[in-house]
Amino acid sequence: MVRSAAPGPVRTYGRDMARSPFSPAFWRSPLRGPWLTSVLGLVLLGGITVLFVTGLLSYAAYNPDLSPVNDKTPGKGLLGFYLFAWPTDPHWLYRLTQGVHVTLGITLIPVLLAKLWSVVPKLFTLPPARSVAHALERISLLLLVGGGLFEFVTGVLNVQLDYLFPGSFYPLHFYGAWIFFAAFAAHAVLKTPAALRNLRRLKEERSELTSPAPDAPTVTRRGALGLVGGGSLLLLATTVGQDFDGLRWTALFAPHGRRDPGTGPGGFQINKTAAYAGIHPAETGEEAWRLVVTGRTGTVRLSRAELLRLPLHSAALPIACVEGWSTSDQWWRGVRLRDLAALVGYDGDPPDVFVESLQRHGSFRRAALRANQVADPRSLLALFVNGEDLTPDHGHPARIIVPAAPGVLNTKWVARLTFGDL
Ligand SMILES: Nc1nc2c(c(=O)[nH]1)N[C@H]1C(S)=C(S)[C@@H](COP(=O)(O)O)O[C@H]1N2
Ligand SMILES: [Mo]
Repeated sequence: MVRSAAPGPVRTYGRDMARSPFSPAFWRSPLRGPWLTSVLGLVLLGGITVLFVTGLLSYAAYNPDLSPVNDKTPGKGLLGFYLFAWPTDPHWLYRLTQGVHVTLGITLIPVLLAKLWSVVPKLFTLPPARSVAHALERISLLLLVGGGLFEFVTGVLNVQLDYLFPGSFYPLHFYGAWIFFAAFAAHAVLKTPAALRNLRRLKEERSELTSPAPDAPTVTRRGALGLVGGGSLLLLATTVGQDFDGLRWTALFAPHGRRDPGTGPGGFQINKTAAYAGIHPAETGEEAWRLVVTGRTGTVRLSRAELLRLPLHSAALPIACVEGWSTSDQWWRGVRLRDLAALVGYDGDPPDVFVESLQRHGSFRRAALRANQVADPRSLLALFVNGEDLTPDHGHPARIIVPAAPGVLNTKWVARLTFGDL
């Protein structure tokens, strides 16, 4: 028998029993039952699948298999079996995938919490395990619930608390995703048929989720679902603005997205300011700054004036951050990366490049770009944005901008480019 206590009136339980969460009578909400759990579960089935896919794409977009500078996740060879060369088209690709990942993740929080609330009595089922199979099932549920909470919490903290786990966020969130999704997929296979059946039923059936001693309802099940949906819509409405000009002020939860970047050519979001990154004006001036380019034929040092005498090209490209915010297309102007590769001996197909910033500390001062990114004619060492010199906070005197790449690969305050074997 699945039920540890047959449903019945409250008086069949002693007062003390009903005070213990291990007694089914302790759980009084008349809302709990197969219908609510099934609706929430099916919403999560779709939503979490999208989160998993966009999350794996986000990881691939970092070129984690290119250089330990991009990512040091041990064992990713196994879990990263799917990694591929992230394309440069369409140029808004990462803006879309990461915008969906973060916005959908935040939107699903009320649904996740409601789903966990709807099944919480099962956490207290006694005896803890009736058989080996039951024990295994409960352990898998622990991975499911623990993994789900872990993924949502680390994701939100990373967005909100300014890279709380520098360097370790990717491995944590990435390992967590595989563990969580494995448990999630198993759970979905087991439960989806019953969930679909529950929704087709005209009348709610009793189940182990149903309170044997329900309080009088204060809201209908549909009303409760409406509250959860309303909470989700509210989060959606206060998050999605971080990806659209004109709506940015509505993005209450977007940490960098809301900081007013001012107006003018440099008037779009800034992640880390020059001051934060420890960039001194003395090292970026015409006298002091040189770009050091190394490749097959040796090393070339270029002042900004010399760079300006090379062929300059424009590209309209956004900044799209792992935190989920993005800008509309900005007009960048500068020297093509593939032209810089040609200066040091790569006339035909350019190789990968290792980019280093003037910045001395911090995770994002170095990045590796893949050959297909270097080859794209829109990939620039930008000197201008929107018709004027780069501002200090946007990377003056020179920064990388690559189509479809995550923000972290668009290194600011560039000092050195090394083409070839990384
Ligand atoms: N040197 C350096 N470059 C950097 C960063 C950094 O911290 N240091 N942050 C990166 C990140 S995470 C993003 S999203 C973009 C933001 O560019 P923006 O501030 O011009 O919008 O810059 C990237 N380039
Ligand atoms: Mo970023």
